[in-house]
Amino acid sequence: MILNKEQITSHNQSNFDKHDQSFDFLANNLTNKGHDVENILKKVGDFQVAIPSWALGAGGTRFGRFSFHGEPGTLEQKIEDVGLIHALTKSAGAISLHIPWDVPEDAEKIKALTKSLDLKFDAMNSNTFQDQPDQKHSYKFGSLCSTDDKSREQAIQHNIDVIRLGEKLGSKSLTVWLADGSSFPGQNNFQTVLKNTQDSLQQIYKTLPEDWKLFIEYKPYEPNFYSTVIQDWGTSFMLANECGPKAYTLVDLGHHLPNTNIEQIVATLMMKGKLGGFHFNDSKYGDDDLTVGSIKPYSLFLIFNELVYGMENNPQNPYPAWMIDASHNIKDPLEDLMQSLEAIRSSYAKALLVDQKALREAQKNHDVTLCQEILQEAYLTDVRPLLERARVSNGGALNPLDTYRHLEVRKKLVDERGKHTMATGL
Ligand SMILES: [Mn+2]
Repeated sequence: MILNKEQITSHNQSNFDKHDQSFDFLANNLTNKGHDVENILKKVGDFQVAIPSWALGAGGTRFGRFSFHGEPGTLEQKIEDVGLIHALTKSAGAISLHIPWDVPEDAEKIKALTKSLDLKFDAMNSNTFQDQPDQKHSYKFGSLCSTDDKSREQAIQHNIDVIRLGEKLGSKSLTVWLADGSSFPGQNNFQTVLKNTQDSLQQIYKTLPEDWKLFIEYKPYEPNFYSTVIQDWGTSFMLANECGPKAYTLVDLGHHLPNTNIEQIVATLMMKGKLGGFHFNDSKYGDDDLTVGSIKPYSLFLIFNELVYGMENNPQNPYPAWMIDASHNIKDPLEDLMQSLEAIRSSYAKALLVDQKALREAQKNHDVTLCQEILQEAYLTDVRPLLERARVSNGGALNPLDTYRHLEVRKKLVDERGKHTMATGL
């Protein structure tokens, strides 16, 4: 299913009066405070976030999976779903593939489809955290860290194969997330598995094309519950440094122990020029993969405040790769992704409103009260009219969720694909 621009713009018409009023009110206020509204609109409108190919079906938990009707049954349909989200929001201009769940049969055909929907290929994701039916050696006791040479070599080769596939599609980066670790004390020798992981990553790194990046993700626990080999940003940062200048740390919001100061991690990595990628989601307790901004929107704003500061002040850090990494087992996945995109752009827009000059001055004067006021002044601004204007200027929907429901997209997807299709993934 493909949405045409006319369907979207004609639904926009009915809501323009209300939008114009609220936008003018906000734009006047911001201009009076010294903000360059046109510049903010441009930045917000340009901000694109990749959708992972595994987020388009209903996610499951270890207790089960409730299918969502009209799920994409093929890679083509997954790309079409991202195309739908992008047509409505104009903020999801890329797809991130998971291999082997989404190996294209015909790379050229897939590339053409993606291009026709105005999408790019973001980072490729390798998978050595589960065994595939045709696989020779098991990852049960680890992959890149394995003390079994055959499993380790197989995992290295898989990552190299993913890079080669990504080259065909026009991707420019590989994300490695490892489930490697141990569930019981004594199961692994910490130094041996770390050394093996470092050697394996270096071998993969050596095969990276010149213009590619390697992103190394970390996570403190799960699926292993005693130790994870790449447990925190420090370990990832160290491994990236051991690999070389094209290797970076990737921060996934859900991959931290409760109450970790993620914004400080962002600031540290950007100062060192090593924040390569970012995975958005939200959580209450652990790696819950909930809708972005649904639980801790102020934390997300504080993280964006550091990202904006880093993007403006750290030329040593490349522009990060943005991706949503969430999994939703009860909502319509497309609606959920649109809510996440809105939360991301909203936090970004609010962070752009932080008066950096006044904040520096207040910090210099040790005016702690004023520092807090400056941040909250930006955070408490209702930026929705800005997001609407940025979207409409790029040909998207004034209100993506409302338009999606008005055009009965899910019903049409069910009519087209049936009730029982199931997206590949977990
Ligand atoms: Mn992730």
